[in-house]
Amino acid sequence: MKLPFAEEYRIKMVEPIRKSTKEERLKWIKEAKYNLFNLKSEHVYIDLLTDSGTGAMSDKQWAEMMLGDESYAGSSSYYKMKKAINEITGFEYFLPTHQGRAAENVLFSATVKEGDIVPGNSHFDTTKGHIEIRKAHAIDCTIDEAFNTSIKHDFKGNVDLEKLEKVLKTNDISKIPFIIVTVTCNTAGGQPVSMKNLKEVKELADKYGVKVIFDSARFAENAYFIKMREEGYADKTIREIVREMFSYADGMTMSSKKDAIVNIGGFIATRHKKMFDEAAVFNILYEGYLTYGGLAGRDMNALAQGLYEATEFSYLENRIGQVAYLGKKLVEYGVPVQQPFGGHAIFVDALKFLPNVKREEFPAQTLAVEVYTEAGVRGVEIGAILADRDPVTHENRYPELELLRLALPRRTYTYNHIDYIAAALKNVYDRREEITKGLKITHEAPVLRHFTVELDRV
Ligand code: P70
Repeated sequence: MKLPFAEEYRIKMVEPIRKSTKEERLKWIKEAKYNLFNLKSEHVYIDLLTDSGTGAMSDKQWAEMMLGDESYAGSSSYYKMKKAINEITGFEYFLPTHQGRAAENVLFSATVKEGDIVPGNSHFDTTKGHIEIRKAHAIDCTIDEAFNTSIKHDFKGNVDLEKLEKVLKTNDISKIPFIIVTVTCNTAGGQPVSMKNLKEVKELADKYGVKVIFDSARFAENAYFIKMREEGYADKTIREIVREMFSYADGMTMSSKKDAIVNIGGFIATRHKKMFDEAAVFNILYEGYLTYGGLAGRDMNALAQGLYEATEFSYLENRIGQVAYLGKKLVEYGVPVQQPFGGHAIFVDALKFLPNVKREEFPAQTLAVEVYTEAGVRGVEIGAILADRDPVTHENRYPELELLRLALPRRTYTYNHIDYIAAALKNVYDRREEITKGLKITHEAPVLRHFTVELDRV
């Protein structure tokens, strides 16, 4: 008999989580104003809100925590992180930051000005927020296939080179500080970008003299997909693939809460001394001195170790395999999900799932509330609430997709948990016809409204 797949780790420490009753959940979600961010985590049984900062660190990472050097300047932890980043990405210069959006804030403070244009594949919402708050524009040049959940395409995160060239050709090039490519592309559903596409983006950027930045939160997951799907990469190691990916970038922003498997942390890295020097000024202003940037020495140690672990094939095989297992179960149950499955999450197509809920009544948020009340499983809306209002017209923006994202924390839940999640979705799916009314907004913030929005049932 062929031995089945099994994890290359065992569990040394457990954290209790508690189930609740449907009556309790109905009360809690109402008190939370139908915003799942407002729920107390103890009222959630399985938390799929995000894979960010929620992973389980390894024994080696915890050991590294004990070895952290808490010196204000020049700590060994800083040099450990510098070495890991250099070995894995090839970038010489780096700045630690407290998380991904802090890296965006620092780098964009140095590079993005009012009226600028930042093209890329679908920008993550904090990235877009940091562009738009500077009165600059984020232009989405993702391939059209990304927005049709029924089309199969191996690299739905790819940049459409024609769309990109049009932006480069028709705008004043001095107004384009860089192109940003998000690997994997979270907003397109955790979809990877092919090596070929990364290379072509770089060639196009070079032709126009524009820099390329990777938003690299899930760079290792992207490398795994390249290895598994792209011709010529099957025999390369993840580290070799990662090195080649970053060879097509001038710099990167990183939320280390994802593919460095830490609870907090981020960084900027670049091959250009000038970019480093300009960003360094803002790092000191916003984050902290250059050798800690808002992190404790112990955080930097765990982060460095996490970068090595996340770029091991067996880790990624397990990680992405678990996400795919959930996806396959849902497909088996007839639940409409984005395919191919993303690296960090399964995205449920809420427009297909709840056809009776109007777009103005936020189908994906409505579905998130239903799944929570059904089973205590917390996902997150990736739809019109997240898309926010147009900064100029202040009209609601309706993205092409209304998705419920079920993001799996790294090394955290078991296959039994996955079966439970899938059953929860199936139960809601079986009574989908009865769900005809959605939600309305009663309060919202001027930017990044999804975190604090308040809603009520229609
Ligand atoms: C997520 C979190 C963060 C992120 C990202 C990419 C591609 C930058 C950042 C910012 C955010 C989130 C969303 C919903 C619920 C909870 C949290 N993504 N670039 O889960 O990094 O958070 O470290 O500032 O995905 O996708 P940071």
